[in-house]
Amino acid sequence: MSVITCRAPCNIAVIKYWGKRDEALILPTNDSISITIDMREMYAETTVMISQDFKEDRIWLNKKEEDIKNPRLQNCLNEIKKRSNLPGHMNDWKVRICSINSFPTAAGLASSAAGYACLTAALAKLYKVEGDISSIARSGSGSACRSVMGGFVRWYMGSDKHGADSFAKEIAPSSHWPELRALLIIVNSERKKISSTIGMRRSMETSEFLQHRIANVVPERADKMERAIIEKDFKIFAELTMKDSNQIHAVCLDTYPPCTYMNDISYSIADFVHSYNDAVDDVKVAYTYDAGPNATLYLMEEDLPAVIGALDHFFPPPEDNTVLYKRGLRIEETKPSQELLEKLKFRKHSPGQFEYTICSKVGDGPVYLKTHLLNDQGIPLFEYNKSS
Ligand code: 2P0
Repeated sequence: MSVITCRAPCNIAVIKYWGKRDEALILPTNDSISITIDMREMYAETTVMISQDFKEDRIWLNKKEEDIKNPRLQNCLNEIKKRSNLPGHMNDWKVRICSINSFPTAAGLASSAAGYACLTAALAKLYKVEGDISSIARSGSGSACRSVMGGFVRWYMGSDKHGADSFAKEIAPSSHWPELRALLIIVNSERKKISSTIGMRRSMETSEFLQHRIANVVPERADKMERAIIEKDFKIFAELTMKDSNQIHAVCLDTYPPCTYMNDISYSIADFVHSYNDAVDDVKVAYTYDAGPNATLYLMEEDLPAVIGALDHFFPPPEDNTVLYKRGLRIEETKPSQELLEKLKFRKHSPGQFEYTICSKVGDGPVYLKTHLLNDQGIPLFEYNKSS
């Protein structure tokens, strides 16, 4: 019997992945760049176990037994076994997989990224795979290839039609820009209506604007973003982040039928960010949105108290304290001055527009744990629902 447990982070892209040049191999139409989010609040955790005694492969995901035949899961398993360095007979042992997420699944919060990165990192250690594993994670979910490492990460689209040169690489470690903070605003933690996979397929089929983005915008923008990160130039970083988020959501609207992920509150948060930057006559905060309504704000540590103070003023927290509202790093917010409030020219919302917020920072890649989610018989240590 052999067992490994791994914990892996999610990542939030600042140059977005939207579009595949090969659906089956999950090869993207453009490079993307992301920031790995510290694992204190948000992570996936996965135990993988093989044993000669197991009669069948099984998987449990978030306390529910799921179908092991899921094609993307099989992609990962097959890629791992191709590169396995275990003695031959052990590759035929049946596998048990148990995975949990510490945050909402499929709500546009990079849960598939953390999940497949974690599965890949766990399997890679179990099967003694050597070398880069980002392309294996990519075969599970595109954005997962950016979560097998920490810090600032670039996923190269590559040009090989089999995907040999489509992998992720660290631009800089988390220690490079330790003052950078991510404030995640959970507007709605429910599952999104249109998955990213379907949304980007539809955009590839129908959006002319996406073709323009791929050919004329991202190549130059990705290089500029990499430079801004290396030079820690927040102003350029922030402007490119916001423009790139706006562009993929414009592509989503140009898609037919359109995919809408942002809602009124998402747009209102973006308006707030621009009002704030205007009021302080600088670029202090950036927003970005994935395939869902939740916002991620990037900003420097020193600006957090003032920005959270202003956010709390215009988007007051819920009046009942049934959920923990402010999660992650503890920040003492500062009340906005009358002068700032007047300059902001922004409408105050009724309380409780956000479900909760998570304050986090740039984090490191996957880590291995000594405690496992499965017992010696390869069965979860917690109660679970049977597969439907
Ligand atoms: C990103 N997203 O760069 C972009 C921005 C969503 C919006 O990567 O089909 O779940 O599994 O490769 O990885 C979400 O896409 O899609 C995503 P698949 P994935 O973070």
